[in-house]
Amino acid sequence: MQNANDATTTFPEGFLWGGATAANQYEGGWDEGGKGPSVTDMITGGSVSEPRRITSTVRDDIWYPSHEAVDFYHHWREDIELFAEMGFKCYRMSVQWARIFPHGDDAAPSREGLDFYRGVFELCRERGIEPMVTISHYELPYALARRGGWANRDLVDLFVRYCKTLFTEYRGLVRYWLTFNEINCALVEGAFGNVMSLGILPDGDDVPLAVGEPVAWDVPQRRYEALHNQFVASAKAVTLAHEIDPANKVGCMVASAATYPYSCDPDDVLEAQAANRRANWYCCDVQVRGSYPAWAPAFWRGEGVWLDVSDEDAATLAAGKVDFISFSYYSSAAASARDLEPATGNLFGGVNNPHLQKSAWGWAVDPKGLRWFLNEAYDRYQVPLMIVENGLGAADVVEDDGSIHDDYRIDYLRSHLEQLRMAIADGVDVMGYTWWGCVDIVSNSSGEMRKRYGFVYVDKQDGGAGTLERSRKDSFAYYAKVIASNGAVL
Ligand code: BGP
Repeated sequence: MQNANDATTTFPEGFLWGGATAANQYEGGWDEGGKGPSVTDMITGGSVSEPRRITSTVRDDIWYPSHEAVDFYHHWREDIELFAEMGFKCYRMSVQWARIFPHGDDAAPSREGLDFYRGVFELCRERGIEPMVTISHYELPYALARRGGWANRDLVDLFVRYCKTLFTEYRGLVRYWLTFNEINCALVEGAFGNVMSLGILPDGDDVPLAVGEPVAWDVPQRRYEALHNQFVASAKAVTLAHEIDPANKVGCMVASAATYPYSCDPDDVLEAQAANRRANWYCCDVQVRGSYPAWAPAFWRGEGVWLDVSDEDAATLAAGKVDFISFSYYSSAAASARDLEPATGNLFGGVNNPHLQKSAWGWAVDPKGLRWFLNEAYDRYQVPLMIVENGLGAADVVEDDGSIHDDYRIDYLRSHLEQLRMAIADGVDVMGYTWWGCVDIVSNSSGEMRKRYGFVYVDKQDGGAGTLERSRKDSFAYYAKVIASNGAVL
């Protein structure tokens, strides 16, 4: 029954095939062109066993991966030509607030910053590539973090002003916008959710940012209020985008965490329902339906928090519903009421799923979970869906002749596209698919270069060495073939 689908179903006409990156992991030029520092510029490299750390000043003796990253700032023409060579129809990227408003609240935007992105968008358009722009992707201006990050309500108006600048400046050049990357990561306990998602800084210097580990300075009430501020800011941005250009389409963006019950024990089933609500539906409900779900008060009580949503905020949320849902998909999760072996690599926790293989970084690989998530989300919201991140982080080997045989990446891509095609056959309205890290960039969670996702290899190593030279991996030709056939050849 579950496999009752038509394997000959093709991808829709105009499907947005492409790749995705984020400025804080890709752009570099951290202090060039008048740019101010962002939160990520204060975060060190790390590894799977050594968490990244945040420092309160930039120190000379430390490698900060975002400072040069892989230098899109000076390689953008070359990289966009490579994307065009693969046949991209869409390029999802992010702009840095601190490149446009160096301190977040400057009297006027930086012309140099605006012109940099204008060049990028114009070249994309010339090559037939539709830009999709994330407005905030883990890169709050550091000066605003020093003022409390998103816990400070002033950020709502500052963000709206930043958005107004973008929507006005790039009217007609950019039509697809995402407000906050993985907005639900504000719910991830510990340093990661606070610092990366909300720009809430720890007390002290040189503080580790371990994913999912509780920290004493994490105040859940503050995190939920800060997330509420982001919801309000996002809703205002959606309304404004539509006013400035009715052709604008604005999406929310969540880190999907498709969560299965570990067993058919009703307690496991309820546990999975609660986990899916928390990780996936809480944010989508607010941003797609325009209001908190009926179960929000019970949920808040369980989390030990309480939100008093004013009538004005409720009206703002109701008016600023997004046009589509975008999400990242890497892995699925399992939930159990019993105390079982914890999962590795899952932002939202859960237990280990013995049916799945893991990547070298411990992330469970589950192509079928993508089909499950697409169907669940579409049943629930009936708005178009876009997969804006999916990919495999792996340590590639460069052969003596410079070639890179990344069959594991091709297998991962193919198996996920097969499930995506099945979801489309199931009737889900999917706008497009952008592979995460289409060119090698810095890993967000571990801060490494070694964890590579790209179809394009970049000679840049942990610690900062490398020529920054670009080269094509085997997966480059594979993806080009997929796109050329509009997914008929997988
Ligand atoms: C998502 C982020 C990205 C990205 C990706 C892969 O959570 O939106 O910024 O980095 O995950 O994760 P990582 O880089 O940690 O392998």
